[in-house]
Amino acid sequence: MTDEPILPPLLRHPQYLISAHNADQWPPDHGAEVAFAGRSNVGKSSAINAITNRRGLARTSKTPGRTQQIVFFRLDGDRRLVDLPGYGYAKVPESLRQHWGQMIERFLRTRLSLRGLILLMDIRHPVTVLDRQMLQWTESADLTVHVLLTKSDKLSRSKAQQSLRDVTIQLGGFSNPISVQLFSSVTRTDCSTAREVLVQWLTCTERKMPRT
Ligand SMILES: Nc1nc2c(ncn2[C@@H]2O[C@H](COP(=O)(O)OP(=O)(O)O)[C@@H](O)[C@H]2O)c(=O)[nH]1
Ligand SMILES: [Mg+2]
Repeated sequence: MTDEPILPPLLRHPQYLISAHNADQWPPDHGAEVAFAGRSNVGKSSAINAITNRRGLARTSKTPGRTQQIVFFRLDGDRRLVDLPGYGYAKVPESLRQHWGQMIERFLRTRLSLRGLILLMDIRHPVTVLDRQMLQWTESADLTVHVLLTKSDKLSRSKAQQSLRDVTIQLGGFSNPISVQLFSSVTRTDCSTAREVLVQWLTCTERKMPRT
């Protein structure tokens, strides 16, 4: 379903905050954050722009591997969206890939303001090995996940629905809460559902941290 951009007030005034290469550049860990993750070129930046209805907020690119930093956007005083570096881009040197793996894992495990992860998967190639690795990190961090099966405009309605059912079953084995929806930044399919999830998470007062 394509919807009119009726934006919840919380999503109306997003502002670019900082691109962090190292953890000491992360904004103070207060308030509430939701992070976006997924393979390089899956459409994370496009999704952030569609969800906030801001064309140029997050930089999109036809060239994979462009966002190599953790990018923070402020929504209001203490609430933020976070664009994590895309994974799975073959041309990134091994050392940088390891740096990013460690950085993302640390972010997911230790960030107190993190309320949940929006994980994007290309509906035509969902649940890759690296997506599973990501989901295992969220499982051990006891983090809630909402999956956007994006680029759903590339499939027929019935194929997209079939993929939604398949992926929901495939992700059923994880112990942390995982929900799945169809998404398209081009047709804005179910953008309103993604917005509702964001607002609900960002309104939660605290994160339940794993005991280990
Ligand atoms: N057809 C289609 N293309 C998309 C969609 N989302 C992103 N793209 C395209 O995919 C490419 C990568 O998008 P980008 O948002 O930069 O991906 P990121 O690397 O994950 O941030 C760009 O060429 C986008 O125009 C979508 O929902 N449908
Ligand atoms: Mg990007």
